[in-house]
Amino acid sequence: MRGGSELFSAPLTKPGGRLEYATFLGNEEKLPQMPSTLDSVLLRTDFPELPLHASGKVRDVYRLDGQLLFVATDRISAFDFVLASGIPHKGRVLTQLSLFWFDFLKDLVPSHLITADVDGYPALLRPYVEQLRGRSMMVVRADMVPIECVARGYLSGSGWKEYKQSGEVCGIKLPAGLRESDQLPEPIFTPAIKATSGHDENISFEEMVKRTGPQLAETLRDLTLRVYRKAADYALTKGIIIADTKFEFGQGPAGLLLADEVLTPDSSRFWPADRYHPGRAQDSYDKQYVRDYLESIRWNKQPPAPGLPPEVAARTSEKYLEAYRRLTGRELET
Ligand code: Q0T
Repeated sequence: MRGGSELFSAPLTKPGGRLEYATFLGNEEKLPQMPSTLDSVLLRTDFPELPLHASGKVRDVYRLDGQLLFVATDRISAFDFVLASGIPHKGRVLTQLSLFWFDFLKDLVPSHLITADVDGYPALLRPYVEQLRGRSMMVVRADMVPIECVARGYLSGSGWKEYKQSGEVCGIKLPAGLRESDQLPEPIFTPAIKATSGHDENISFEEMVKRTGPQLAETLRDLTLRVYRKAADYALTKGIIIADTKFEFGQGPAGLLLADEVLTPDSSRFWPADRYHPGRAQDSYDKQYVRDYLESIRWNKQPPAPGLPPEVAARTSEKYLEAYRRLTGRELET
């Protein structure tokens, strides 16, 4: 449903998939970012020795023997485009948050994680360890289930859109009279598939059954809801509503694995609980300053995507760090 997991097709800032540092469109009068900030922001990876397995708006995945190297860059997307500037620490927050959740959830489902300890990576990666530190993981190469497993506890995004039109989401009948952002009576499983448009397309559970068979569909529905409940209940005690989230699963050598990145602001809707006001769209925990800025410059949402003023990037960075801090109780290690 949201960012990050597109195979090859994803619109990197269009021309040739090559991302560059700040073009500062709409911001020409401002000073460029300080070198200290520029140095720490990773917009693209390039490991010539490794075949690229997949590249999304934010993540680059490389093949390494039978395993995969997952790298989260500091790229950020908004309104379906990757912006020209990155967010300091973002890739490390996404990776460290996923690692936190993989551990938190390990009694419910094993993950594809092998290690995130760069000092134990294959020697081939030695030249890149400092680039990889904190923002990468080696994962099991799994046979991916071609379904986005989405859990929704609140009515937002495409769920709200479908409900307004039909009173249902993915074929699930909901009570009448719900408002945008309302909590649902109980979390629902709303599977989706990657459409050629690049946007995910919601499907019914019956459609999922046709694609995966009934056993796997039921297993993934139950697992998705159990994992969502456990994580969302916990996050709420830390002041964060996880309105919805997307999981990807794969078949590993010993059975189902929770794959991809999990329960990050890029794969979920995080809302600050203390500002929750059902009846309208909620502010985004992480991207609100970015959206507000892009609206303020009245970008036409056509390529090329603009960069962000340093203060917008810095405030956004602070939101990612805050989410990490709140959820894990730790400071991001630098
Ligand atoms: C995958 C085999 O995350 C994706 O793309 C990001 C750019 C989607 N994707 C996942 C895989 C995984 C995982 N995760 C895995 N463990 N094994 N493939 C491929 N693309």
